[in-house]
Amino acid sequence: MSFWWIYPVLVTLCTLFYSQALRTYPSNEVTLLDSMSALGDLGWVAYPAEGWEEISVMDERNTPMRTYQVCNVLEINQNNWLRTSWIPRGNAQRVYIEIKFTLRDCNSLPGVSGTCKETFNMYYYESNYSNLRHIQENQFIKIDTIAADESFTQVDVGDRVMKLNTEVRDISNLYKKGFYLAFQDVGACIALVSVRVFYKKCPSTIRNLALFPDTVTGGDSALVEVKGSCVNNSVEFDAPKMYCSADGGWLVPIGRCFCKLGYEEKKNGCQPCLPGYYKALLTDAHCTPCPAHSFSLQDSSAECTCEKGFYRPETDPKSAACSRPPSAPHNPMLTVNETAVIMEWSPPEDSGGRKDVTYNIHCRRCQLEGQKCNPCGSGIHYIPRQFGLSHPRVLITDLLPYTNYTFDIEALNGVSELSSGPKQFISVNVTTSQVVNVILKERKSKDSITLAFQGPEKTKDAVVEYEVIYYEKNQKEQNYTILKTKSSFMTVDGLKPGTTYVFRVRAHTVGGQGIYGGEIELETSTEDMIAITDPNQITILAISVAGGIILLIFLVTCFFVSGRHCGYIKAKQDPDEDKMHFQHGRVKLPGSRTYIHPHTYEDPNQAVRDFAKEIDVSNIRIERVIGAGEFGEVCSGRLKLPSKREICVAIKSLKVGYAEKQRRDFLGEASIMGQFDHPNIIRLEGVVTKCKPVMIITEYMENGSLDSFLKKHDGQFTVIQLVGMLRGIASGMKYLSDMNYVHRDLAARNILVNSNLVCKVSDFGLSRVLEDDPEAAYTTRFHLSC
Ligand code: ACK
Repeated sequence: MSFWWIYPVLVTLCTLFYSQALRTYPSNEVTLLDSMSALGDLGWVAYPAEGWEEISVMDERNTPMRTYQVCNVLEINQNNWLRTSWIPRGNAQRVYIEIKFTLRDCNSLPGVSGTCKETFNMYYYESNYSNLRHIQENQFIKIDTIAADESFTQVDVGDRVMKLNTEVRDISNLYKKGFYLAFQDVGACIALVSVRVFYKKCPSTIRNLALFPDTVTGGDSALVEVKGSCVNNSVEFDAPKMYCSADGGWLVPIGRCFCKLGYEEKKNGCQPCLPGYYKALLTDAHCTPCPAHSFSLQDSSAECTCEKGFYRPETDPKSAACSRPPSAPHNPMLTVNETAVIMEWSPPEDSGGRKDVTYNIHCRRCQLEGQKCNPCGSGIHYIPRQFGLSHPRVLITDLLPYTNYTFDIEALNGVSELSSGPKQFISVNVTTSQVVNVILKERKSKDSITLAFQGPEKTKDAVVEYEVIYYEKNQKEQNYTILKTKSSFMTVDGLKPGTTYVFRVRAHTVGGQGIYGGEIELETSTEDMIAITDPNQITILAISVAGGIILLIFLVTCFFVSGRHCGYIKAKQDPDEDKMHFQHGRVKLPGSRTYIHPHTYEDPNQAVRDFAKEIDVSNIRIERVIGAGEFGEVCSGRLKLPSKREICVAIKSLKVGYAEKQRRDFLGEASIMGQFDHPNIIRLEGVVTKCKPVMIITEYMENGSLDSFLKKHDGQFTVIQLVGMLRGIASGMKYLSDMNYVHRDLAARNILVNSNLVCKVSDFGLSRVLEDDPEAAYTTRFHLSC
């Protein structure tokens, strides 16, 4: 006996519900069979005949739907098979079977205990062919036993609740062309509303500009590796790939494509850059506006073209603005020192929009102004180099004396080579000179001395006139006489017999005026006689004097070292023992540089002009008063000369209401200081004489004078530091001695110390009153902290 009467009602209600609610499937599922959408007979085979029964019902759109049902719950030993038609599997290796069914609860049926079942079995059979006619049970492989579970859907049918179950099973690793499904009923009351067979795929997608096609998931749960292909107008950067997972999702994107040059990424594709924009790098995501001084007129530009007169060298990135050659350097400043010249200049006002401005120096040698010039050739040295200077400064040495040179200072930058425009340079003319002070011979008599002199070989022809200055030794230097001659010898007469005279000579040349050479002391004879002094004798004298200086330096150094020693070991030593005597000796080194006493100038202001640079007061900023000098206040401040770095300076000023002699003496110190150039001699930066107060500007020494510095830091220095300081002072003193300058007041208060503990000799004042204390001229006390 069957409960056949319940099926139509049950199936109709369920299918109505089902057809309205669940006819759309996820996009990553590809349906191989859907019993709901079959228009005609499903053509499924049921065996035996009284088992599964096909029933057609209409859905809400009056479309017929095929369902199968069986309900032989009162009979024992039920074995009813229902087999689907052949299902081709396509590319799928794993398929899913979704079945929707109702299953009556045996408890709800009267008198069925012992025969009623609440499960059925599902099977499959793989085959390459669709010609299976009968059901051969033993060919089929069991997929699962299906029972109604908790996840069914409830449908109200009058006062009862019908439950629509959905179960999904899968078959993996299919390898034949198709397969059959079969449902085995063993005595349950089932209505099979829908059977859907599908496989899953990873749907086509674009990731990182690579296109990944529809990909069927793998047979087991392994991931399927898929290579992507770059979308139009893009290129592979790093091989793009992804993995298609068993449930149809894409995983682990690797690699990527980039839009090719001139294209940018937009909406998963590559669009051309618009005119005025460019894209020069693959890895840039977007087009960017053309850099300064460049343009693009076309779509999809990979770079922008420079405007006329502007260039972009290969070494510049395409994103760099186009630039042009710099303008010429300007404001050249020359410091000519005989056959060497320091050239400084201001960088070009227009750098061309670049930071890589460099300078080349081109040299020409010219006979006389307006005459033909020739290249300078080798032999000249440029420090740091002649070409590719990165700073606006060069030292040129080994020039020929008394020669006119023209130097072209050319400014270049990274695009100068690309430009066909004229070179950008300024020309400076330099005329070299040289000290001419070689006295070859002299002839002496009771009241005259004849000097013969000759400039160094190279300059011989250029000498126009020799100038001799002489005065009686031990007399005030103010009583000097100047004589000039165009000849290469000169007789100085009217001299006192048996008297020593000091001579110095300089040459006026076509290139200008040289500087005075070293002092020569010559003595007139007591009676008429002729003496020839051979140059060899002078050399011997020079060597002996040099030896004397070295001995002197050695003594000074020993003195300083022993002084420090006393400070640490013999702390209570008698200060008198520290006395050191300096003999005021004149040293004559023909050819060496010698200091010129300002009093040898008729006009002391000329000495200031010759040896000290006039500084515009607007370049000085006075900051604070640091002490009181002999002529007025000493201040610290800053000096900023055009095209130079700002530096700290000490500023000595001449108090108002000074007498002319005080002004002369005050500036005399600058005339002296300006002749020195040594790391242990205080450096003169310049003077202000054109406005009041008159000032002397020197380098700033952060630690002030040595005596107060040592007192303040008593016991804080290492032996090495102290000896280093003392060596510096000795070196400065040796230099002064080599310059024939006698300091006369070497004392710790006259030594200044900078922040690096470098000691420098200072105080070259002229106003020392030697007459009052004759010893002061030759003796100095050097008190360390003993
Ligand atoms: O011992 P101080 O600090 O060092 O005090 C005196 C003061 O000015 C009067 O001479 C100081 N002084 C002089 N010249 C300089 C200089 N170039 N740098 C720093 N301080 C200086 C000196």
